[in-house]
Formats: sequence, structure tokens, C-alpha cells
Amino acid sequence: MGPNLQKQMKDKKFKKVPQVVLMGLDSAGKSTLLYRLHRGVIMDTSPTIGFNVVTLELNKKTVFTVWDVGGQGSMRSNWRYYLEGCKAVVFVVDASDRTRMEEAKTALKTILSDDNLEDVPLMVLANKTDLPNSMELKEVCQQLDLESCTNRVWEIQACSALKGLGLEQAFLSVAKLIHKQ
Ligand code: G3D
Repeated sequence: MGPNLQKQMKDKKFKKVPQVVLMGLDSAGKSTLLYRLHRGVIMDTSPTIGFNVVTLELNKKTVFTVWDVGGQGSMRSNWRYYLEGCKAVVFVVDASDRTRMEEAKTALKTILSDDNLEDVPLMVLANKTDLPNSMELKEVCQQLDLESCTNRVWEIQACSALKGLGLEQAFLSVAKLIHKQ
């Protein structure tokens, strides 16, 4: 699967627009987020077993190819295959689940240590902020140890994929981060 994916990502069709990789633990809300953004509706999602790829056109100037990479443990070893040539990483975290923040931190550090991601901007999306027990951004920052991320531009934004809140704004910010870098 890895080499095929690499080949596909080098395909001219996918090279035309900046590639953004959507990552995060399983159940963080990646698929919900992507479908919500892409189609403006909530789709039934099942744990992502392979990958979803969509072209996301926010406006005439802001178009991305977004790769939604499976977040389950068995899929994580494949993450590196998606990273070559990507212009930004969007890391989705379930801000209502304190029990998995350590796991999310470790996963994020592993992703960012990949050579392909040197200098690549990072957007952290604190998802599920519609839930009453969700963490404030400050706490998410602390739990993920984002302050130690000094070698790249990064930003954190709150969103609710379920309600479609904060998503467009976040991806417009991703475009700005790419530009900044
Ligand atoms: P994944 O693609 O990261 O694995 P999914 O995650 O998009 O499949 O979402 C996992 C579960 O979280 C789904 O619920 C989905 O509806 C829910 N979810 C996603 N985003 C939000 C959000 O912003 N707020 C709330 N409250 N729930 C969200 P189920 O019940 O289908 O497992």
C-alpha cells in the first residue's frame, strides 16, 4: 500500500494544488470534519480504514487536496507515506477526551519528527468543542506540549465538526500559515 500511495501522491493530478494532510487519533472527528467541509452536510462515518482524499475549494484562491489518513493504531505506521510533498499538517484532537491526550501528544510528536515535515506548518484543531466538558484551547496546548514546537509555524483553533463551526476559518488560516512559511 505504501509505494502505491507514494506513486499516487506524485501523480500530476494531485500535484496541482497544495496537499494538506489531516491526521489525528481515531474518533477525533477527521472524517466528519472533512465531509462537513466538503459537502456541507454530516455523513455517516465509519472508522477510516484506508484514506479519503478530497479537493477542498474554499474560495477561488484557496484550494487544497486534503488527505484524511486513518487514525487507528494499525494505520499509524502508514502515516509517513502521506507526508512527502505535503504543505501543511492539520492535526485533529478530540478536546472532550482528556484520557487520550497523552496518546495524541505522542502521535503528534511522531508525525512532526518525520523528515518530510521539516518546516511544514501545523494547524491543531481542537474538535468537539460543542460538548460541555471540552477543554479550553490553553489546556489542549499544554496537554499536547505545543509550546515546545518552536521549529515551525503553528496555530490552534477550536471547532465542532458536528456543527460545522470553525472549519472554514481554520482552513483559511492553514492557507495563511502555508504562505507565512
Ligand atoms: P475519525 O474520522 O477521526 O475516526 P469520526 O472520527 O469523524 O468518525 O468521528 C468519530 C465520532 O465523533 C462520531 O460519532 C462523530 O459523529 C463524532 N464527532 C465528530 N466530530 C464531532 C464534534 O465536533 N462534536 C461531537 N459532539 N461529536 C463529533 P459516532 O457516535 O458515530 O462514533
